[in-house]
Amino acid sequence: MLSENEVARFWEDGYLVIDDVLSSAELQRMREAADDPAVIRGLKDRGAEDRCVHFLEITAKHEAFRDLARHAGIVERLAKLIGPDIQLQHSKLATKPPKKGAGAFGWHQDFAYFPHTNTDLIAVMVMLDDATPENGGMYAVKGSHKRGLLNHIRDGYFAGMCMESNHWEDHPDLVVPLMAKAGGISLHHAYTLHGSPPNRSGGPRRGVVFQYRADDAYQLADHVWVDTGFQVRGENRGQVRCENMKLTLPKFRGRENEFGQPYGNMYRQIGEYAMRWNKEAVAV
Ligand SMILES: O=C(O)CCC(=O)C(=O)O
Repeated sequence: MLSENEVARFWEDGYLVIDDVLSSAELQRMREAADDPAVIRGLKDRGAEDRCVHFLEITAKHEAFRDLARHAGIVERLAKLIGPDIQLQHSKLATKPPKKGAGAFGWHQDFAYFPHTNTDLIAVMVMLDDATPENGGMYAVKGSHKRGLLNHIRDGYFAGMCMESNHWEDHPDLVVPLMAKAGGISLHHAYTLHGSPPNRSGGPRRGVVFQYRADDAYQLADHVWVDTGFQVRGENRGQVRCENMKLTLPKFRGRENEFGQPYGNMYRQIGEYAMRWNKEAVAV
């Protein structure tokens, strides 16, 4: 499903954009799921009418999104990049409301939020609306995944964005759009610097984001969500692969776990629902 050329481009550039991954019937099903009253209520409760909302654990909110996480057009492509055994790390519906000017994201590397023992993590955004520069589509810094983990710490705490602006300000020629059409996907490596401008279009921008990890990447910080560890392809082999790297764990201000540690609850690795779903042997 990914040509050798696409595989090489991904490892060279740190991203890919692929249109027409979903059929029109599948796209319609995802749009209906996004319009499901329970999903709309969840978004509303989180203030999505006025601001950008990342509605996490979205695979647990509607079965269509759980099916999408295991869509062959996604996981078969990923298998060419991070191997046959793949888990979900988190899922979300990423909305930017029609209200003009809502929802900018600063430049960041996903790995800074949830470091693992190796870097075989890839985010996939499945567009429910065409991503455009006007509606807050994502941009990436080409090749930035080769720069290792950059500093995301301010005043001793995790800042949620990269503190080294020279990586994009000095290289505007490397800033590239990751704009897929509705039904298409973008993929980016967990070290790829990316961000997005506010939505100025007057229309919605909805995308489903899945963060995937190789089965042998063991989480070192941040949350275990209910769908973390959902085996979307292959098997859980109980093996951990460690890359030689020194990491600063993200210290979340005011978000200590039950042991008073500010690094999340990752010691469990597998979320409550994923545990159940994996037992149902739903993996491909
Ligand atoms: O929703 C967006 O435009 C940005 C999403 C993003 O950067 C992320 O999920 O890491």
